[in-house]
Amino acid sequence: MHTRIRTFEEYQTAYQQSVENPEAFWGALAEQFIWQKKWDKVLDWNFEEPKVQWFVNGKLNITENALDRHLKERGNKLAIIWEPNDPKERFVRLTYRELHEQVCKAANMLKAQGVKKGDRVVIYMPMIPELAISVLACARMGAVHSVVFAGFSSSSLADRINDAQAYAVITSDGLYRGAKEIPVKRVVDEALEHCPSVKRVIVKERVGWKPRMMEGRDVSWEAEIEKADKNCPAEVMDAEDMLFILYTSGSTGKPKGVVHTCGGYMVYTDYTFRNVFQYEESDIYWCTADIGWVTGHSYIVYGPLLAGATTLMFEGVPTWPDAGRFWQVVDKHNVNTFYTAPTAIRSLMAAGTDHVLSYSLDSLKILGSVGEPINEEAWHWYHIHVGKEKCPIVDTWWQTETGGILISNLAGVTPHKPAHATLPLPGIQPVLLTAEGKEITENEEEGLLCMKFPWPGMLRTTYGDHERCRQTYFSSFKGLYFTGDGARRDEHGNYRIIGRVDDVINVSGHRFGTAEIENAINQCIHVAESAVVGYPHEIKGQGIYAYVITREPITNEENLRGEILEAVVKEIGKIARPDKIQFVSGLPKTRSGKIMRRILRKIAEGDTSSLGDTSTLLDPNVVDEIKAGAIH
Ligand code: 6R9
Repeated sequence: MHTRIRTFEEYQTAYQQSVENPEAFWGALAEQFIWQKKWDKVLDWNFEEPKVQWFVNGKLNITENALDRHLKERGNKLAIIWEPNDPKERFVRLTYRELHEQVCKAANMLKAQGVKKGDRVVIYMPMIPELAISVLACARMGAVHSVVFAGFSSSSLADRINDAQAYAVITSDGLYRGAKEIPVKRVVDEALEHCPSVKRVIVKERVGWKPRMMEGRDVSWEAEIEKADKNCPAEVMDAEDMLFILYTSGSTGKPKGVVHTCGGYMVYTDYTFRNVFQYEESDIYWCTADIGWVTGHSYIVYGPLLAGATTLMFEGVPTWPDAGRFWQVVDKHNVNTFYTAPTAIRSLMAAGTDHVLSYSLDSLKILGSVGEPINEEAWHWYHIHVGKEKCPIVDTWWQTETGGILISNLAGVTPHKPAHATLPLPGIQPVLLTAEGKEITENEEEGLLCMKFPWPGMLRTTYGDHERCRQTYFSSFKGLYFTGDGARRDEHGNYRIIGRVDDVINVSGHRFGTAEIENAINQCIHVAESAVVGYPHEIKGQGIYAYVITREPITNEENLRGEILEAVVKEIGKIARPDKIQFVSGLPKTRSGKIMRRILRKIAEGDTSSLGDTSTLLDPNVVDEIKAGAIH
């Protein structure tokens, strides 16, 4: 079994084998890892309950495979290069041996703080090496990590901590993001006023503030790590034990905790990393995501380290000190593979091509895109100015729930096509359906994207609520996993992802449920009701448009706008702030009281010519009023 596909023919063969005999295919790939006990059966599944188990009864530890396994041959190879926010600050390099030692120490530190196997540990930290170390330390000693992006508000953080019933939180005093300094520990303190399950907070110093430490609860990372032993045997985990929970937004309710398990996730992230990026032993690989999102989990930490690669972690932002920062880092560390999001590309494009042209970018071989559909203009800019027309671009489509990339070209092996994620990876069996559930076999017709067969990296459940997992992903179409995305297929089988077909908005590659933002807006005492939709935004992909009904006539519109923005920042975080707020006297509702979002979406898009049938509305006049007051 080849772990890396090198030609188009090999891709076709691998794909065929993976469909004809999935168990043989994934079983052979799993052989390369260290298993403390081999599995009895490769796969056990049904999509009705759903129940999905890979490598049944296999025992392993993912860190033994991501770290110990490499020590003999790659002990002195760089595992992590860390580039700080400020280019003037010194960068950090960790070899596999050093990373292994730090992870073992951190795992022992967690144990000393009373963390036990199976306990949930929430990690709320900046992009510093200790974030990756914390993730791996949890995996080492069998705790379940749940990383929360450090841009979320205290109230979002509290929701996640409570849902996971976390025992401990790992955080830092503060963080740097561009020119800003943000008091992270203070956000944690606020959250923890509402989180009785948390018994320990471990605080890493980053900014040098001396945060308030609560006696008996808060300890210093530096002081505790000092006492920790550097030997820590890898905890024996079942292949289906939880590895992590990662919260993500859906159409309804609060964000849900997507659960990934140890064995399948390991095999899948390793395989997809090697193949999509056509990884070579000496490559320097950089994914610009934050570890707070799934992309950071699978393609900064686990995938690259499982493959024995050198992974670059970047603390900063693309536009500070100037819009050349990414390219400066590429030249500084001789990055070969660069993986980023369309929103970053578009914002750098808007800043002008001079920045990118002042760097050589000679080291680049492969470029990647993830998080949202990449428009053709951004694709070409990336291809020409960053890749100098010599680097294949992998457009990788996947989701928090899928654990790893499902649809993508393999760099330089299968062809790229602007704005197309292209072909399914081996093991992935997509189908397109009509809303009625009929399979679409014609080319170029848009349909709902579903998966027919399980793959090792897929989610197993949503934490604490299996029924929600079934409802959300497995109940729309019998026997299928429904992605929530719409897509089209061309005559060569290439998929083009159109975007979400549900009430999820993708803002700069970050997912928000419209309901989640509406709930936040409705926290304002002057707000009676609101409806939120996405609209095309030049840089962010989608922007947030909020229609708001107030309780009493508005006296000061600007004040109220400010209050609404503040409420969203408080409930969710800055990243979910509406771009446009329109005050309206009513919303287009059906007689059964359902908001017709289709109409609101059209108006937000500025397309009012084809609003469709509005005769079923309770009050058709409201549409004219909304149209007249629309913000463009
Ligand atoms: C990995 C990640 C998932 C949603 C997904 C889709 C959109 C991601 C994409 C893409 C078009 C791509 N998406 N990659 N759309 N082309 N290459 O982003 O996970 O945060 O869960 O978002 O993002 O709509 O359903 P997540």
